[in-house]
Amino acid sequence: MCSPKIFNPACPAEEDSKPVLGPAQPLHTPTPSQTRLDSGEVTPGLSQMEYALRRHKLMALIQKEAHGWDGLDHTVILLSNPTYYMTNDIPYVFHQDTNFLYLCGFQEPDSILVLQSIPGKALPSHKSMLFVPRRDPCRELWDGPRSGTDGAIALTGVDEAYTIEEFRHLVAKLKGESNIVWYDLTKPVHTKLHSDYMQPLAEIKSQNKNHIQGIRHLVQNLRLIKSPAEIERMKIAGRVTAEAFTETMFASKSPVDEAFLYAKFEFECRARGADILAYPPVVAGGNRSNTLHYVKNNQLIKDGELVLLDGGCEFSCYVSDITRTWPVNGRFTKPQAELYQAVLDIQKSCLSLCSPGVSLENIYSLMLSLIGQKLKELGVLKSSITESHFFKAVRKYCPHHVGHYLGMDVHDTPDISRSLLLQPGMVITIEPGIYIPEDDMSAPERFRGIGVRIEDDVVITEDVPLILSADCPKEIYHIEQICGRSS
Ligand SMILES: [Mn+2]
Repeated sequence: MCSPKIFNPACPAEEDSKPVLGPAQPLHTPTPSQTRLDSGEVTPGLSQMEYALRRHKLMALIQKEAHGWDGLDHTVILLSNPTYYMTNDIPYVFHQDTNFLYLCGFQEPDSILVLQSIPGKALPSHKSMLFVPRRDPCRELWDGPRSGTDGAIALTGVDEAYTIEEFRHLVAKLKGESNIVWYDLTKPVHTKLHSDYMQPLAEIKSQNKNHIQGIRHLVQNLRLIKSPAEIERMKIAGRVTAEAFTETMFASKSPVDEAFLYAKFEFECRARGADILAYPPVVAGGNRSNTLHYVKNNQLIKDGELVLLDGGCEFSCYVSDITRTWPVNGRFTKPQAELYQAVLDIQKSCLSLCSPGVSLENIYSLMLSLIGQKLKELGVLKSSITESHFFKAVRKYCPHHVGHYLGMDVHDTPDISRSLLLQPGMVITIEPGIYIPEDDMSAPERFRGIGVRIEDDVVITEDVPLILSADCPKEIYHIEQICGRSS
């Protein structure tokens, strides 16, 4: 038997060995009843056609960018993620690089996607190729089935597939001056594939200035606008997460461990078919809610305290990102309710602005003004505060932005400016908060140690925005009803 790590010559890889356990990808899904692939699907709910259209659109963007480089060949190269290890030989759950995944849906590590212009044919015509780990019964015994080259074509619908070892032959052909390579030299996704193949190629091509071009910004431009099929996936992620929140609120009797609520939330997401949590959630009781990235989630939440839970799940490659704040004993105190209602009012005002033609920066400006106004009403800020001090003071009580783009990643398309005007098909979060640390002696004592954030996921449409997290309770009476419900 092979060890999980050491290459064993007694167990050589066989190129065209028969599948040991069947095709890889459909078996990766945790709850077959909910996430089984239908025919023609690459990932649940997304067809080969959808993926082919994305590749076509990318090549059309390249055609625009490549204006003036007539007669040259274009090759797009995207690396998959490697497997990361938590400790000796023991892998983390594999998670695919989202740009790679967006363009081919292939869920295996150590792979490369190549899109290449066809000599004599104008872009966006192209040939798509995957370079994938070869079938290897020895490795598959440990890691599970691989698709191999035939499986990769059958699953994803790319034109051709080769083993990863064959990639060097392609690299050799790309050294010539007639080839423009579209590849991200910064932040390589897979350090080994980068240093083995792409770094040496880049060194040769760097002598010829324009011959390596970044690709990430073009992929992000496509990912920014979600297709109807993507919106459907995100609706499911939002609904599942909203249900998980409701169950977690219901289960939070005081005193309660943050770890218990964390586990309950994850359980309720995954029991509904989520693949994984989208990020380590924040489950922060009492004053810990004022630590924005509190993820230890290991303290006891006392009777009378609020808990802030910022969590989301990934459901068939798309994520949710929701925050709710509620009293673990089921009853808001008066100061908690006042601060909570202030944030809720601000959040609703921000949601009403989520329309085409407005930017996240515009909504952020409104949020800061509204927070300042509410803080004056609550007596946290002096009504006499000068304009020059106003925004600085407001940012002290809400140090983060109003939201971000959402999609396959929780902070999706991070290089896209928040000043861009919203368009139908964009998905964003709206998440105002007010945080008053317990040691803030300038704030009224009754508010100290309270932090509140309310976050929803929003699809921009031509009409009123679609709130993906609408099922998640946020009115005070509704939260109290759920938390107070006897089991
Ligand atoms: Mn968020």
